[in-house]
Amino acid sequence: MNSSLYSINPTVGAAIKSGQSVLALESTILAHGMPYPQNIAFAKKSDRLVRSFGVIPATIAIVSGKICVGLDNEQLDSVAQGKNVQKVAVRDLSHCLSSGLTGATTVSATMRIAHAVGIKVFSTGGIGGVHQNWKSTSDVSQDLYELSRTPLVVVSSGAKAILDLPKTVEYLESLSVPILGYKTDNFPAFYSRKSGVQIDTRVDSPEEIAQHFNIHRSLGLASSLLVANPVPKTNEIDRGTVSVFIEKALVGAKENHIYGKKLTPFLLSEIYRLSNGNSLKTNMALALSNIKLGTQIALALSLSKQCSANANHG
Ligand code: PSU
Ligand code: MN
Repeated sequence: MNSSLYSINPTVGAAIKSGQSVLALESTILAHGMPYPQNIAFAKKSDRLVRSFGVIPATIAIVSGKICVGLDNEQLDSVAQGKNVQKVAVRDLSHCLSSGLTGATTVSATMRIAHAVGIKVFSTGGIGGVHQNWKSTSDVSQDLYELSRTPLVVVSSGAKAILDLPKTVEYLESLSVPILGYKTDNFPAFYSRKSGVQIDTRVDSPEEIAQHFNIHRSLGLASSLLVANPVPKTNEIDRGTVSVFIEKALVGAKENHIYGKKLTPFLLSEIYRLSNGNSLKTNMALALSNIKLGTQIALALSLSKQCSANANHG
């Protein structure tokens, strides 16, 4: 790791060093997935939730050409309300750093950075995946490739409903990424609890997930475990209602020639508008639920490490 590229928050750095549990969080969801100032309120709420379990939150972003792991208020402001904040996936990292720009990291870039600094668990809202018009555009998110080559536990509510979910699940299998349904055997569809796509592995506790990860790593496997945690029942928007918004948003994207990295933020903001803001409430609720589960997994992992260390010395 080239430490001159990084600015690691002292509390986060000390926690990683001492083996205390740390949870990575992404910043694209803040800068490009939620409006200001709700995004700041959400970030603060997430922070408090993680700390209330005795775990240290580490939001990852790039501020003026430095990789920041754990943001102070000023850094959070520059990402959440700054002008010209880049959307930074893995392939955009070197450009953002060498140009001294400020950028919000997507799932793929956040994963790469979290792993580089020694964090094991990362919670997000929904991963990117295979887009609905993939046949004509070849639009497949870098998130899927990163999940195949960087070993973390990634907690999400499945992939965003705007995607082709059956193809996304199929692609994850091709890339050897295990999907663990948390108390479900159906891949969640972000705003809704079920997509109708079956998944093979169901887990029912954070401890079970920690055990899975330990075995996965002892086998030397380099992929992540994707934990699929459905949105809480009370915040669910049913598939039928969401599909109408998605159809309209997709037509809007086509008419306005929106593609590439602008597509996901455009679709999310259209769904926000069409649902009269309801989608944002659901987005926040599912992200907080993933943060809570990620926190519990991070604790379970630290505990399992302590147990095996004690067993080895005993
Ligand atoms: N899920 C959300 N809001 C978001 C995203 C996901 O609820 O803003 C972001 C994530 O950062 C994800 C990115 O990595 O969208 C995927 O973008 P793309 O489809 O361009 O790969
Ligand atoms: Mn894309």
